[in-house]
Amino acid sequence: MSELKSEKGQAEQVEDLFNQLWEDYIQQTPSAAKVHDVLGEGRDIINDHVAFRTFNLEPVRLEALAQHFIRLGYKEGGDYHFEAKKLRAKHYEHSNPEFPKVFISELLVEEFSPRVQELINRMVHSIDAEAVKKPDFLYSGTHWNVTHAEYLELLDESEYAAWMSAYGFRANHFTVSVNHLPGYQTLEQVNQKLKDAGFKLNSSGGEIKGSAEVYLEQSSTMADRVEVEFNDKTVEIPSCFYEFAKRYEIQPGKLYTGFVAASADKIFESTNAKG
Ligand code: OOG
Ligand code: NI
Repeated sequence: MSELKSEKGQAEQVEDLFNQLWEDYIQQTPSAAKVHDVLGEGRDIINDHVAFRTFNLEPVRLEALAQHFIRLGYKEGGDYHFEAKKLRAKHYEHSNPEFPKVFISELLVEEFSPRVQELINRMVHSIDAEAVKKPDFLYSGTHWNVTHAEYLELLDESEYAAWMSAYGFRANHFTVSVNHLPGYQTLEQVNQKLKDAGFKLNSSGGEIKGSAEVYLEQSSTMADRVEVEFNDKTVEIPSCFYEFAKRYEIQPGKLYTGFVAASADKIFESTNAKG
């Protein structure tokens, strides 16, 4: 009895958290709501995963963010390394396959120039370590002030670092599960529908990343452009994007639940200024 009750409590907490993340995400990504209308035609959409970005510094390293999902019953899945972009990532999944998987990456700060390290250390130092332990930290945005010139200094070495300086902690993207999307059999069909509706897709490494052979195909829109208020001025820069994923069976009746590093490497580029 009591176990049943606590399970229900947990499911509700998971749903509440993703609802809050979604509300914050569509504020930054006006096109996401339009994508929902075009693909979902008013029906609910099941998300394959939601992605977060962070730095490998206390108190915000990947595992600290993951703790919020572990507490809700999520388990660690694969880990991934992106040498050129100087990132590592892990994914987490829940026993309920309708709950989105979670992909969390972190920037390997020590691999950058002293100046970039100084800027990032300054940003991270202004975070209250206690705030990180509260679930709303996951959609708390920035905890620092940067100038547009500092954003450009970061951009010069890492698009990811620059994105973090402007947007901070929030869902970087949601991902439509094409397997659960009524009316579509293939990712090509989804991409065509989006292009016909005027969306710009990320074509780095081809519009479709991955294949049935690696059990996962992915595509994404290029990030929206929104106005961000820096310390000194307001400038339009890329914000968040929407991703689409189709998974294949790794054994009869069981879809692959991991990620594919070579594909993820290209998906990261959806927040680049040039597509
Ligand atoms: C994450 C990029 C990787 C995936 O599904 O492989 C990714 C990011 O841009 O933060 O989302
Ligand atoms: Ni993704």
